[in-house]
This record gives sequence, structure tokens and C-alpha cells, in this order.
Amino acid sequence: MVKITVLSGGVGGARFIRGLRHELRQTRPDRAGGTTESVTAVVNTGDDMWLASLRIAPDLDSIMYTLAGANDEERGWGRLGETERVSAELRSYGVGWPWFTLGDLDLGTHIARSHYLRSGLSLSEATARITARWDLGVRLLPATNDEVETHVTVDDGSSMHFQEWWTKHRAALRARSFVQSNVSVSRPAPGVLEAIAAADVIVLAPSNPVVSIGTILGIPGIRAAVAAASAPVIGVSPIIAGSVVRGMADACLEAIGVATSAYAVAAHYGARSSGGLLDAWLVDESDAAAVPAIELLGIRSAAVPLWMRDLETSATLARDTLSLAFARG
Ligand code: FO1
Repeated sequence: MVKITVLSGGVGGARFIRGLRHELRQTRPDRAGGTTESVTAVVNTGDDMWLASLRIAPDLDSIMYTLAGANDEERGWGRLGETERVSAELRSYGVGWPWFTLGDLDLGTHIARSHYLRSGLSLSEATARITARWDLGVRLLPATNDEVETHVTVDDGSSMHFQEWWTKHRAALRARSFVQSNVSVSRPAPGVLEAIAAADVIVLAPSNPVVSIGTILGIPGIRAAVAAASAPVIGVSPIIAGSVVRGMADACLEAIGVATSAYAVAAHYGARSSGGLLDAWLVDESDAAAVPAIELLGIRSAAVPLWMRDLETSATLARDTLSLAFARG
């Protein structure tokens, strides 16, 4: 059995993982219509927060809903066929954030998660209970069970929760820095280090390199585990032809002084052979000219179609990722 561990944020990572699941079901099917292989997603929890006394976990929910086929594909977050009756009531009571909509179906998830947490379960255990409702075919692990929330310090020196910067201000306030609260005392969630050590391939999904992948790697122990893993480590560029695919990763990259390019993000993660993480890095065909320079960094690279327009293109990208990962340079 091939074991694949994917470090992932929300939307881009969710689409990649859905494509990977489809590819494995097609090429390595089991008798039940699933796959003989095993995929574990180690998911960013830095976007998480308490809102209206409920624990919101956007990246875990994006991946869960996408794999369940219950996601709002256009909006990129939340549930298909969502209604907002309760959130209108919450707004009337001044509860929650008016700029952060908690849909009725989505609230079901947040209430269930908060119920499990209030009953003494960890986020991992709550996630296992919630995802068991659907046959996702992928194991979702939060990167940590500790509350490690990303806060953004903006130019005027004030700081706010990532979600306020992202959804209220649309990342328009120039970010000076991102810090995760309590990260120094946080620990990888159960199963995370094992999933990295036991993997036959480790993928850095096309997620935000700063606040998603960066936050996962910032949990003490995770970066070192990836660097020490026996599996090849391959990343998929979240930047195509100098711009972000979606979201506002460019605003985040600027804050850490990394250019918004496929090459710069590869250099940011670094080649494993020189103390970084990457053995290989996939770029879009439009960035083919960057391949030689990336290979000069000591990172094997290839240019393939990165746009995940639908299930087939996502599955093709997953196939390209696995073949580059296993190609011995
Ligand atoms: N994003 C928005 O732009 N506006 C919202 O009102 C909003 C609500 C929301 C509720 C639950 C949830 O899980 C995600 C939500 N998001 C919303 C998206 C969220 O900010 C992003 O999914 C990630 O945190 C960034 O990757």
C-alpha cells in the first residue's frame, strides 16, 4: 500500500486532495470502489477561532466538505445549498462578526465540533467523529490539537486575528508579520509525526505558503520530521505566472519578503539537500522557464498544467505529482 501524506490548507489543498483521491481510485482501485492506497491530510488550524462560542476550523471544513461533495465550489468555502437564517438572527443580537457568515448547515458542523470539544474530546477526536459522517476516503488530521491561531500585525502596528484581516479587510491592510499564538508550546496532533515518518511520499499542497503550509511547519517537530522523512518531499506551486491562483497569498508572501513567483516559493521552502524541505517542485507550464533555475537550487522540477478546473485536471495534477516524486533525479 502506498502511503501519501499531504500538508494542506483550505481551498487549493482541498481540490488537490480530491484530485489525488480520484486518481488513486482510478489507478489503484480496491473492490469497494475506493483505493488500496492511504492518504492522510495534515491540515492547518491557524485560521481557526472561537466565534459565537463555537469553534470554527475553516481549513478542516473546506477539505471535509470538498471531499464529501458538499462544498460551495464557487464561493470556495462553506456548504452547497447554504441558507443564512440563523446568521441573520445572530447579527440582530450582535453575536459573532457581521462580516463572517456562519451558514445554517455550516453551523451544524461548528455546533457538533464545539459539542465534542466541550465534552472533553480533542480536536483530532472531534474531527474523527465529524468526518465519519461521510466516507471521505482520506484521513484528516489537524496539525495540532492546541489552539494556535494566526494573528496579523498590520502597518499601523495593530494586530488582529487572521480571519478579521482576511474576511473583513480582504488582506488590504499591509501585513507586517504573522504570528501563531502559543505555537512554541504546541505539539503535533496524534498521528501527525507518524504519518510523516511512514509516508512513501509527502506533498506540500498548493496552499498559502505562509499562513497554511508555514503554520503547519511551525508546529514544533513538524518541520524537522518532514526534513528527516525517508519519503520524497514534493511541493506544488500555489503561484502561477507570477500571481496567486486564489486567495491572497501574495499579500502574505510580501510580508515575509518572498516574491510572488513559483521560483521564489520553491527557494523559500528550500532544497532538502541544503537544509530545506523540497526534493521536487511542480510549476505550471507558464512557468517552464523557471525549471532550470529551480533545479540549480537542488530541487527537481517539472512544468505541468497546475490549474485544477475540475476533477479530471486535479487528478492529472495528482498523477504528475506522484510521478515527479518517484522519479529519481
Ligand atoms: N470567507 C469570507 O470571505 N467571508 C465569510 O463570511 C467567510 C465565512 C466562513 C465561515 C466558515 C468557514 O469555515 C470559512 C469562512 N470563510 C469566509 C472562508 C475563510 O476565511 C477561509 O476559508 C480560510 O480561513 C482562508 O483560507
